[in-house]
Amino acid sequence: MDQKRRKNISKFLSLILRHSPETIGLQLDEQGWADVPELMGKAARRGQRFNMEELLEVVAECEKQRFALNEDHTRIRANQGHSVNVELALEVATPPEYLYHGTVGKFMQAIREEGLLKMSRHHVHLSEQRDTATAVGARRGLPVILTVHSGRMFRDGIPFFRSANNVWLTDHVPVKYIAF
Ligand code: HQG
Repeated sequence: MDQKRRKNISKFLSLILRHSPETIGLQLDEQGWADVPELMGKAARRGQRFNMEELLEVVAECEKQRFALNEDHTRIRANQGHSVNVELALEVATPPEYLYHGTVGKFMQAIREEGLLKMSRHHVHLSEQRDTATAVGARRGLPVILTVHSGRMFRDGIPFFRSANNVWLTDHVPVKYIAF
């Protein structure tokens, strides 16, 4: 499968498994899992056809490990990034002393006033690597990288979660923990 097709299927899966399963008449369970045969059938009926081999390749080759399959490959879910209400049962984890967030200039005034908000997702997303944050910010324009004092936040009692694909998640980053 070429990279373009892989990306196309990956984008489709992100849309369905994170944001709008109802567009193909699919329902996720409470933990965000979808039935694989049902997903493939309903996707095909809307013109988005892929076989099991292709699905496995998309999941395995995804550089950000966006999706998880269960052991017998009958169920799939997105590891993070949801806007639909799912309970991922994320574990509280101790973050490193600093984490990074990539954004763009036009949001900076609001961020200086109210800190980092989760906007339409379930959490604020933070990266361990500056490079990753740069790539996240660059999706929207010239990236601005913010350093978050995650160690200090954690010691102050603010919980952090780590997704299966190593994205750090928290509810809100108040201004006092951001180094601009
Ligand atoms: C900004 C992708 C105004 C925030 C990426 C960001 C990531 C504020 C945008 C993952 C704000 C939200 C998440 C405030 C934050 N006022 N704007 N107070 N606080 N913002 O897409 O972090 O490819 O929901 O800076 O790689 O950009 O989908 O979050 O620019 O890992 O797997 O509001 O999505 O991963 O945007 O990206 P998003 P994000 P996937």
